[in-house]
This record gives sequence, structure tokens and C-alpha cells, in this order.
Amino acid sequence: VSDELHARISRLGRQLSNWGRWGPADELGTLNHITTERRRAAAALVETGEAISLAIPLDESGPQPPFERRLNPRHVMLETGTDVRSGVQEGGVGGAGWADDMVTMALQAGTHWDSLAHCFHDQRMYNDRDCALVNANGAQANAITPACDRIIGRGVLADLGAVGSQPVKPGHPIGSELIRECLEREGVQPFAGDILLLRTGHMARFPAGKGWKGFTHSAEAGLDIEALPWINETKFAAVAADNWAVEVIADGANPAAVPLPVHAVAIVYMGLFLGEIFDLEALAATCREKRRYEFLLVATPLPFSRAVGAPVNPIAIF
Ligand code: UVW
Repeated sequence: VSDELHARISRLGRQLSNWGRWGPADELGTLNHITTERRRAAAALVETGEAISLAIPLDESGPQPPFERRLNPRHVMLETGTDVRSGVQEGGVGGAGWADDMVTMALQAGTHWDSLAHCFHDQRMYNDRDCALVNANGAQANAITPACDRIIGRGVLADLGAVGSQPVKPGHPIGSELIRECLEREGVQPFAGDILLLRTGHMARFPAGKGWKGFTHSAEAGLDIEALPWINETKFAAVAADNWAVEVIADGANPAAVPLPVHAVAIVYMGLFLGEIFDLEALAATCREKRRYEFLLVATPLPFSRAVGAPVNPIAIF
């Protein structure tokens, strides 16, 4: 990160800081905007009960490239029906038996939420905590677990990749104006506590069965740092997108050199939850068909203790 960008992050971070806003012990950040009242209002949006998953499949052919430390899920069987068939399962009698399995994966490999311990700036993390609190034993503060019963509220989809809307090409910065225009076109009035879903069109370029090569570490349209004051002011509880970084990546060719200023300001200073690799294709199709871009969203992360992020199977319910 250049000195200039570092200074810009610090300046904007101080301006948008939510440190102390919900008390010195707070680990929820902007999830505090989802009140029980807002959650009840979101539940009242359910009409037909139709449910759509926004998760990508968890398997070894996931979007993480081979050089990435973030391992795609590896699924291994511990007990199988073939054990039962061949009579080798311990305790198996008369054809009765069971199957068990396990997975090894990076918690950020697929559809996931970042916790507030995922990013640091000037060696601090959200609510003015020392980055060294994230150590070999995991996150001693700002872990993902406090969010596990929180991310349930009104989801609103900004379908920026929709045919007919202003196209957002890879590397295109998505500012507040673009999102506001899009929501207005869709008839959505954003409220405090909303979970904003940004469909940039990035995932649409990697249809199922065609492989994920180039999905990560490549240029992508995404959130511009300029949008953060509006996001803070509107009191969005979380922002998730159909790309690998939420934020705009102008040139992802050199992963080590990719600065993530939105991550720094949003996660460290605002305490904003960011979600990545959300599959918004089926959701967008349904929204277009129903001409309705708001729904109940249940997107609670898995409760991995001391984790700095966690996989999620977000469900939009109409
Ligand atoms: C990227 O991989 C760019 O984002 P995150 O670290 O938030 O998952």
C-alpha cells in the first residue's frame, strides 16, 4: 500500500469510525443496526415461502487457485456403505450401519463472511483492538462467533449486472451513485439494518461446469471506497457481493500488490461485515421475475470458535 493510500485509508477511517459507538466491549459492529424490530419487519416480507440459496457448492473444484493458501474444500469419507456391504464396519450387524465424513477447507474458500478480526490497519482492528489479539490460538476478540445469530434481516439486491442497466465491466469502481440509482430503479428504499447484496455480474462470467479459472486474483467490478460514507450513513448492517473481494480490483495480476482499501476502512474502522463469493444469479432471476428486490435473508455464519471468517449458506426467502 502506498503512503498516499495508507494516509487516505487513515483519514476516511477516522471519519467513518464506529469505534466506541456501541461500547468498548462491542464485537458486532454494524450488525448492531439489525434490531429485533427490523428483523420482524424482514420476516413479514415472506409471502410464498420460496427459498433460494446464495452459496456456491463446497467441493475441491472451488474458486481458489492451486497456489492459494486458501484450500478449496477436500471431502473425505470416514465410514461408507461399501464398508457395510463388505461386512467390515465395526459394530455393523445384519446390514445396519452408517456413513460419516469430514472436510478440510479454508474458511474463506467459498461463500463466506469476514469477521471483524480479518483486517488490520496501523496494527489495530475494529473497536481499537491490538492486531496481536489474533494469534496462533485464533482471534481472541472480533471473531466470527458473535455474528452467528445476527445476520438475519432484510436483504436488498442491487442488480448492477442486469441486462439493460449501465454495464459494470471488470475493474469498474461501484460508487454510491450507481448503487442508489440501481436501488431506485428497482423500487427499493434502503433502511438501517438492511443487508446489501451487490450483483456485479462477476460470477455470471463463470457459469456452473465451466470452471473457476480467473475468478480470484483477477480484475473485478466492485465497491469503491467512495461508497463507504453513504453505506455508513444509510446504516447498512452488512454488504456482500458476487465477486471475490467485494471491492473493485483494477488489476489482480499480482495478488501480493493488490491493496484492499475498502476492507481496511469498512472492516477495521466501520465494523462493517463483508461477504464474498455470494452466488446471486438465481436470486437476481427471481427478483426480476417478481419485480421485487427485497426479501428475508438468513445468512448466519457457521460458529467456528476464534475464527476470522466462516462459510455461510445464505438463504433468501420470498
Ligand atoms: C479477498 O480474498 C480479496 O478478500 P477476503 O480476504 O476478504 O476474503
